[in-house]
Amino acid sequence: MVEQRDPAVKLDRGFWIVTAVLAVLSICGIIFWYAVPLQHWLPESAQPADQVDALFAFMAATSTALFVFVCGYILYFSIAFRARSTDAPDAIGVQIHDNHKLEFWWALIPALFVILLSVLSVKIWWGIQIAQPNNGMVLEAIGHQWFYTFRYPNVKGEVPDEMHLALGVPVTLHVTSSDVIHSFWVPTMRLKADMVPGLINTIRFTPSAVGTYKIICTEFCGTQHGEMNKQTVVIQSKADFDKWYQATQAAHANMSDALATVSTGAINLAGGDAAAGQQLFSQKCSACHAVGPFSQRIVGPGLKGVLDDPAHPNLVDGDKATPADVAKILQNGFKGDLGVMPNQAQNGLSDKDIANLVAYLASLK
Ligand code: HEC
Ligand SMILES: [Cu+2]
Repeated sequence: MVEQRDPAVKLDRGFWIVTAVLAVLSICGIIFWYAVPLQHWLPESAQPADQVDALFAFMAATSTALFVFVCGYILYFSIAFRARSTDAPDAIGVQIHDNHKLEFWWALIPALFVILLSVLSVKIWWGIQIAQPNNGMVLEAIGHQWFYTFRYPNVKGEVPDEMHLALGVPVTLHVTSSDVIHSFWVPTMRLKADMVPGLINTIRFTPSAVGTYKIICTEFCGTQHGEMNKQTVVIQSKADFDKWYQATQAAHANMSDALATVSTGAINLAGGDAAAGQQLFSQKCSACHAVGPFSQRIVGPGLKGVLDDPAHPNLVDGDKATPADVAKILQNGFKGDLGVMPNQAQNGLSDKDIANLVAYLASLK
């Protein structure tokens, strides 16, 4: 058995030149991540966002340096220690075992690094999940197929479409779902929480910039999942928010507080606006209903001519197709052979919305 040469001898000038080049490349990579203004591409709209961005920059910079060294050395060594035509056909490379010094450092340095990353991450996570802000506002966001609704203290029922927040007022947000798993993601806040039926997840943040920001569902939740990027968070000055809050309180004064209850009594259909109904339809109904013949099903049947179809004189609940009966289905929902038609609260409809929708459906001959 031949004595192996000390492998260190192989670390010649070429190795040190390559090391110097990789060090320069790594430093360029690190500078790149600290010079890129992340907020320029994706603005920050809530308080933990700056900490999340700082953590991201740190992770990106250190991984870039690591990546450059790992890939650089792989390339360099595979060239420097390649088999040469002068080598014996059965020659093998230098065999290295049990270099305790090397093993010690390559275990210790990554371990310390991972611990450092954990400490930095847990610090931010603590603020988002656990720390209790003073003088905060407590809200709820509920995922539905395929939209979000929001509940505010002392506002009856659910608020559709937009989640209004006041600049600088800390928010404790409880999120959940009424049907399947959705996700509540506001990229500009750098925050995301799963909306799971039967479970309440809580996140905490402080709105930090006035503006309108997208909410996106990132959990595949059914055929219209892609539609769940239309709603927004609206961050307003405290004064504007208070105005909106009072107006919403007044507008919801007659709604019910319970999640899935419906307004009682017949809905007044006079003055329904077909144009407003058409807009609502594209937001709230077109996921399940085509504007086509009864047989053209998406989830529910096609609704063209629902009030005037000789081939289909009765509604799915067996009642005659009259505006009042269509309104009743919109109000109470209906569960039949075709599936489940959500009720008024689940669809996030006011009585006026129902009048507008019925006017629109009546206009589809
Ligand atoms: C989650 C899917 C879904 C959504 C959203 C939905 N519907 Fe339905 N709808 C259904 C289903 C399913 C039925 C049929 C129920 C059955 O008969 O089993 C139905 C039935 C109906 C009917 C009765 C049709 C008939 O011919 O008898 C009307 C009218 C109707 N929906 C209107 C609407 C309107 C207006 C909206 C928007 C506010 C809406 N639906 C939203 C699923 C949905
Ligand atoms: Cu969803």
